[in-house]
Amino acid sequence: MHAWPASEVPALPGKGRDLRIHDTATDGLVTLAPGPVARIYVCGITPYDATHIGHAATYNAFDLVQRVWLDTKRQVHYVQNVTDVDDPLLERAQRDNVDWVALAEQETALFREDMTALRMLPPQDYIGAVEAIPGIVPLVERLRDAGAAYELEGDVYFSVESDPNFGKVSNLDAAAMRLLSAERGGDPDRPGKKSPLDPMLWMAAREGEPCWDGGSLGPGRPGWHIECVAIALDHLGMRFDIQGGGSDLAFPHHEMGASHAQVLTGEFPMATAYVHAGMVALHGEKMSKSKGNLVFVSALRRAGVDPAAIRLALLAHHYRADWEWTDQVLQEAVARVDRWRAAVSRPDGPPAETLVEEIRAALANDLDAPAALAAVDRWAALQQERGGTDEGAPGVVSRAVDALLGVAL
Ligand code: 5CA
Ligand code: ZN
Repeated sequence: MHAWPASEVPALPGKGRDLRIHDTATDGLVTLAPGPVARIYVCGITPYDATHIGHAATYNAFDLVQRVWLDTKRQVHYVQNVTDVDDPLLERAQRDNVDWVALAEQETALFREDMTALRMLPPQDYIGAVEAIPGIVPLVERLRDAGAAYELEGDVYFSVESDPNFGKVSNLDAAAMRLLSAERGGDPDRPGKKSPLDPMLWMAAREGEPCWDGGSLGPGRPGWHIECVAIALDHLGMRFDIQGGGSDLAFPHHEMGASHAQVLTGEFPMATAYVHAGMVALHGEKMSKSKGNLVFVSALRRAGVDPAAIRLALLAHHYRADWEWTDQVLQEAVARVDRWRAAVSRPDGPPAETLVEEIRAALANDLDAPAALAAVDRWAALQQERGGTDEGAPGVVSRAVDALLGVAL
């Protein structure tokens, strides 16, 4: 699939710091030391509805990761998937009596527009589940041939018992895993499974549903976790730097992915750091397509809200925090854009070198965007109160805000 156009990232004087970030698997901060090309896989959308603020907040976190790495003068290899065939997509298409392919294409197109408007840097490889199927089938066959997968009424399941490291990404107890499995696409109560947690790798063709050639697996469609493993291993290989997503992906999705990869390659973990963003809520509950309590990025844009303000509203919250979207959050962001724009619109101002270093230090410290915003706020307040004589300082600030925070002033 094609991704979306990249906004330009201005080069800044000097060099950024290495990223220290929270890893869910070890529940601690790790300082990453990527090679000249940093490698990141971020789980993409299931395109059955428009991009909401929760999605945007999660992609904002990983956009910051890229910007920090680019500022260390590394290249970034960024891979993202689109779950363009899965139960929720097929169910929504059926409910609304629309073609599932058309629905997925339409929502993916809208996602691209939203990401472009928000200045999120695009992945180099943007891969749909459907186009990944030829690579998924042989992996499932290998898991089966290794004794790590078994058949149940034509469907193929992964056996979590085959992985000695199972559980080490999310570190949850058995009861919590069972509960989350039921909530997040698993089927712990299906009779005949070796373990209730075992996830599906390949679903045999169902009446009235799309299916693909599965070689020795028979016609069907892929399970969710193996989709991301196949795409990640194909494009990034093992031991890439970050696998990212919202905190609702830690279990089962990233846990199962690490398990599949462990059995396939004998290595653990698949990613050096498992990074998870907090959940954005609306009216006290997690924003979710299934609940329908959503604020869409596209709806805000249509209502004339400046995408820079939407982005600043996201940046005002630490990526690991759970937070609530309110009108006030947006109003504060709109006011902040106005203040910052006024401050950089003059030809000179207070010195900006320290500010650039403050933004760099804040982001390198587990992506502390709120601290970065506070630093820019201080500079803007100084500019408004006293001004300054440093020629070109406002230009440096606006380039730093663009390069490191993705906000065009
Ligand atoms: N296609 C799969 C990943 S392979 C998927 O989870 N798609 S999704 O459309 O449901 O979510 C896309 C991303 O947005 C995921 O990283 C998910 O964790 C994140 N996300 C979903 N809802 C929220 C929310 N309310 N707040 C923050 N992030 C969210
Ligand atoms: Zn995924």
